[in-house]
Amino acid sequence: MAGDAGELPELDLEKYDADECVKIICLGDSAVGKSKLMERFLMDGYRPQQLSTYALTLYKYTTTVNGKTILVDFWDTAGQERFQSMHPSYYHKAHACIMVFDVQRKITYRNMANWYKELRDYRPEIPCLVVANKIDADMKVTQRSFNFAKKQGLPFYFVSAADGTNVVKVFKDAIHRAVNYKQNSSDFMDEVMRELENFELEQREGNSERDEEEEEEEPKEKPGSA
Ligand SMILES: Nc1nc2c(ncn2[C@@H]2O[C@H](COP(=O)(O)OP(=O)(O)O)[C@@H](O)[C@H]2O)c(=O)[nH]1
Ligand SMILES: [Mg+2]
Repeated sequence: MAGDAGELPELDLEKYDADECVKIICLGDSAVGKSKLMERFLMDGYRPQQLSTYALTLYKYTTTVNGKTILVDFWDTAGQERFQSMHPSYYHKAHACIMVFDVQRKITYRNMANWYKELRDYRPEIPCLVVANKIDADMKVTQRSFNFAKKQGLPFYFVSAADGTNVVKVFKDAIHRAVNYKQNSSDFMDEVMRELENFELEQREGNSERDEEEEEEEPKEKPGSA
């Protein structure tokens, strides 16, 4: 526990230097190749960080998008997907999602609908990319149509973590979409609004406590008087 906490200040320092930080998560059944894909993309530059408290691995990656330094936190599960559901903190403040299935196992494709539903419960708006992995095992699958992505209006990729087909493309697209989402989403305003609401609530509670002590005051403005 104490060890995990000790790692965090270093992460924060890096964030301080970046123009923008985005969080990208990976979803899908066990053994579809999520970890392999991340490792394939990050190959030499990655430093996996096992955060046992959160049961996940964090891969940090720095890149440039439109001249800005972008720090990417790739989140990978540490096996929690076996329970067909992830902890809410996994989704918290994610800016994009890469959803993976295994072209060799139909069930992993069928389960995409469940993963997608859970994703949308927590993150209704973030970009989501659908990835059909392991095409090296049988290239013929690329002739087949997998309609889930099209139905949901999501970008779709045939990839192979084993031979590297399309891996860089998927991750680059995910980063661009994540940065775009972060810069254009209403997340920030939502946060400001929530802060304001809390502030007003506290003020009101403070006032009503005082009202109990003092004589009741005339309301300053009657509703609809403006
Ligand atoms: N043939 C093939 N096997 C793969 C590919 N990607 C992953 N695997 C294998 O699938 C298994 C599960 O991969 P892993 O990345 O641990 O899956 P995760 O549970 O989704 O993280 C491992 O044995 C990998 O070697 C791929 O593109 N092609
Ligand atoms: Mg894994």
